Amino acid sequence: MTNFLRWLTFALCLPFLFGQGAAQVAPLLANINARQTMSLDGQWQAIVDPYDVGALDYRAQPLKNNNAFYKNYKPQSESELVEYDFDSSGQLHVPGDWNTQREQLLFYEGSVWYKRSFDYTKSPKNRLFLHFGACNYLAAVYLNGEELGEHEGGFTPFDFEITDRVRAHGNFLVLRINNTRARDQVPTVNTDWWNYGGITRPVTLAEVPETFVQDYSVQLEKGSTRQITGWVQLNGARLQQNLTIRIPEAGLSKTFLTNSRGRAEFSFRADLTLWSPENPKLYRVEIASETDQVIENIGFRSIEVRSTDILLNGKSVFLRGISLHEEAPTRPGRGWSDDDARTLLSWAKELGCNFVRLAHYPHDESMLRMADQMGLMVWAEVPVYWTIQWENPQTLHNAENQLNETIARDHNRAALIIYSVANETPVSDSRNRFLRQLIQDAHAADATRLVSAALQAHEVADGNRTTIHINDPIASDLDVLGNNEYIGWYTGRPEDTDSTDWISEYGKPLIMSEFGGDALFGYHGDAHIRWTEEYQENLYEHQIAMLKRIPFLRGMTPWILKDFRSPRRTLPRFENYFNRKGLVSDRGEKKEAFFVLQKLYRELQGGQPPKQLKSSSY
Ligand code: GCB
Repeated sequence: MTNFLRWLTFALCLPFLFGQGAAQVAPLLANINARQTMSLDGQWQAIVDPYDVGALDYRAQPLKNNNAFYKNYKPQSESELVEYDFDSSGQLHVPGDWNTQREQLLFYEGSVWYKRSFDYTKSPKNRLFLHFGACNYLAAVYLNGEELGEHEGGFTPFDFEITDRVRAHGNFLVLRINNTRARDQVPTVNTDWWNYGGITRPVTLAEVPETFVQDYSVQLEKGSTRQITGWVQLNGARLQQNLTIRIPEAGLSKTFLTNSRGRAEFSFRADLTLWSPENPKLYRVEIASETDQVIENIGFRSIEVRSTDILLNGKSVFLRGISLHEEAPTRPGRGWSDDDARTLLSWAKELGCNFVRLAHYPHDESMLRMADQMGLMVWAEVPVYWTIQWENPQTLHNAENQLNETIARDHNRAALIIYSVANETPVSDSRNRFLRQLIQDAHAADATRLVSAALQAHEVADGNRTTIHINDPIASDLDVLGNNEYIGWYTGRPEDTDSTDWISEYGKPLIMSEFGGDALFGYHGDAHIRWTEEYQENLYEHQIAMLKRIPFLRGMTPWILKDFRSPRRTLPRFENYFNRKGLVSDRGEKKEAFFVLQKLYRELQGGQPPKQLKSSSY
């Protein structure tokens, strides 16, 4: 079956699976781990279903009988034909990608059914939500043989309310996850990272009072370091309530009344120690309504752009960054845990970073929380990558949805300073319209943060020198310019950077969001031999010399912290299905170029800016 057909069969099933009676994805519960929770992580039963026989009959019509896998039906007698059985079909760990749990699933793209049972006794007055950190890519969810709904998008969280569906004993939860790539999806069929399928992030039950604090924003007002502005949204029957926001350490306690829609908006002065990479101060913030209370550690900082400067807490800052994928640091597969986040971000710290680019999709919530604690500013990104279907309204809707889900999850993280709406997308009218809509959405959903995109500038050769002109029309809509370039790897030689100059007509700060080259750890030789650590080291040295000459450069996130799996990388000796542009190998070994970048970042950290860059930048 072609990918398209597989996708079609999934889509065909939806009206049946999610027709009348299906619950909708609920608005996201902010700060899920601060609620009364029960984890559903662990071993789940799993059926690999490449032909979707669990959903469709042999005429490709939706299954309505007991052979539909979500029914988890058991034969009632020895003569009854039932052609599936979760309990004897093996297990997969949740959270986790299936690709690295079973050797034969490494390249698998298709459907896998997951099932687990649980008991849950809920307090009669409370409500219960089922929360998924992320499932890649399509998820269809069923509880006790009934459909709950579906979710599209592999990297963002979603919730279902199951208050009226949960039983005290013998619940069974079934998911059909399908990671087949399709042209109209976000991302589309073509990416340079592994298409890890599965329930890749934690699954949690969260119990809340009948009327509960759904979401809130407690942040410094744009441009201010002393004024907290925000809102709280209640959900339930008693929408009008007294609401108190307390920050005990700052001696603050403010009470408001929510309106008839359960919303309160507020603004008050606060004398706070500001969050920064040098001092990642987090305050305990208590949000209490008459019926519910949520506690969260929140940092306060301002982030702005003035001319070509980026200002953190009113002071010019240079973003000493590194790009990273969310792959586990020391084992194969997708990362997701606090430990994974800590290890990856510790390497960034060791490099001397104050900034990370979480490429190319929203990373797990633990990554953002760890960045908050460790003092690393964050560029977050949605998988609008390369050439997607710019003219397809469904694709736009999907991208907007993924962007909004990212913002909904992370909008209280001090670390998060930039939303990036796209990576290396080719200029056209339809693409410009698409991206302008996303930029507008990001600003509308969160006015306090900056919006960027990783663009691709084009070179103009002029005698002995080359000038690269940043002239993407979308740049006029962005707060910060991002640019990817591969001089010395995909184009020319590393030495070509010596005669390359950069210009921009936008008067905005630039982050060089990618540059780099591949090196196989432990492979040594002359600096002109591809794949050697010396080639990569030399490339970094020349790149850095060029970057120092760009007057409007305010940050960089070289590509990339760690080698990562990619199906595009087939060369046996050096790649073996890994992109080797990491400064650290897939086993955690540091390559020579790591130390080149570390030297630069230490120099910048030590307040000794290289001559060519303005000293105010540090
Ligand atoms: C890029 C992409 C990134 C790739 C990288 C490469 O421009 O943004 O996703 O992995 O180049 O290594 O080619």
